[in-house]
Amino acid sequence: MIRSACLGAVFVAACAPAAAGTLSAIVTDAGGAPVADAVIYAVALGARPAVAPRPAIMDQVNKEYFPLVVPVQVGAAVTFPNKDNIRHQVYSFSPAKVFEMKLYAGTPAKPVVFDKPGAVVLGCNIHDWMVGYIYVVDTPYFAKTGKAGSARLEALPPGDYQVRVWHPYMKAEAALLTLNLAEGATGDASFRLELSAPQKVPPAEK
Ligand SMILES: [Cu+2]
Repeated sequence: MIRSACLGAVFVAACAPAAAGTLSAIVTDAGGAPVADAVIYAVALGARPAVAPRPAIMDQVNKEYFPLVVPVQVGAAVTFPNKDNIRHQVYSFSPAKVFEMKLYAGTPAKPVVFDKPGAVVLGCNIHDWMVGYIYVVDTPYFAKTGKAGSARLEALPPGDYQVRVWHPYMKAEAALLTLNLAEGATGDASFRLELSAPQKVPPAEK
């Protein structure tokens, strides 16, 4: 049940009558160790408030994508600044976004808009080991775990959510959980993931 008094409000922040809730999530691996770079996202099962996607940045630093994972909402524009003094060439063959940027230095004027949900694996034609991930979710409510394996989703209107997790190295889809978030409440979610080793290991000499 959605109990929000202001369904259809354009921005959640403007939705004053229903106090926003919070979701605290923890992700661990099969051995119980905290997992960083996991994307936690909550999809509203009832009416979805329209929240404009925020732009994001995926850097290229020291011939690596940084950070490893950038989660964005569907429709978000992502800029790919090159902080190195050599040129990079960003591409993806992932079904969620197939694109290729010309070899470039500095910050490209035009961002890339990610218009479909799913995992987008980034490569660089010049540096084979460079791998980064844009994870596109069809909800404004998402966060990424830090070193402690925890993430916090803020400003959730009360209601029912399906909470999911994604990680670039996970072996299988993790169980999702359904959460009912009361007005102003803090929900908890914990996920345990089976992870495989990173697919590409940067060479010692770059
Ligand atoms: Cu490169």
